[in-house]
Amino acid sequence: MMATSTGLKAVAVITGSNSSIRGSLQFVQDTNGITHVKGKIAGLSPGLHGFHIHALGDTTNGCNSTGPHFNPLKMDHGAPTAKERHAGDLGNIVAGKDGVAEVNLKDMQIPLSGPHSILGRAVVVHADPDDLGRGGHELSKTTGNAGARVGCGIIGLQSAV
Ligand SMILES: *[C@@H]1O[C@H](CO)[C@@H](O)[C@H](O)[C@H]1NC(C)=O
Ligand SMILES: [Cu+2]
Ligand SMILES: [Zn+2]
Repeated sequence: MMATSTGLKAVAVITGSNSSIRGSLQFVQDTNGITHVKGKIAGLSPGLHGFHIHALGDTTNGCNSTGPHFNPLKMDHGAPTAKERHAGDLGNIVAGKDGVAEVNLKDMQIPLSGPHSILGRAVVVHADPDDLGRGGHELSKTTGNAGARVGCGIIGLQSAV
């Protein structure tokens, strides 16, 4: 089925504790309820970085005050493709040798409207890879053991074109 845009768009401007971490991500929800996330984040170390929606849009203490992973269904942490996952679990993004991660993903559990909307929450990039709940670490089932929060941005409404 051809999905058209609902006209709902949002943007998150990513900043980090380290000032070289910068980026912007756009969120567009289609009429099937799927949100497309696209953009670039620069200034990362090469390799995998955990990438999530966290519950709060609060950056008074940097990315540390954005709360836990967005989890309205009270699930354990997991891979974006798993049945058992937080709504906010978007897996990993991959930075190249130049430190730039190109983000281009689609997800069913991060709508821009309704009771489980991600508007006003935060998108967070971590220092380390997300083990997708399978690492066997004590943090695997809550955070994917993805380490420090190196960048984040609040997801805010953007004007529809
Ligand atoms: C956030 O928490 C980490 C420890 O996980 C700490 O090293 C860092 O300084 C904190 N950042 C802020 C802005 O408080
Ligand atoms: Cu996270
Ligand atoms: Zn999670």
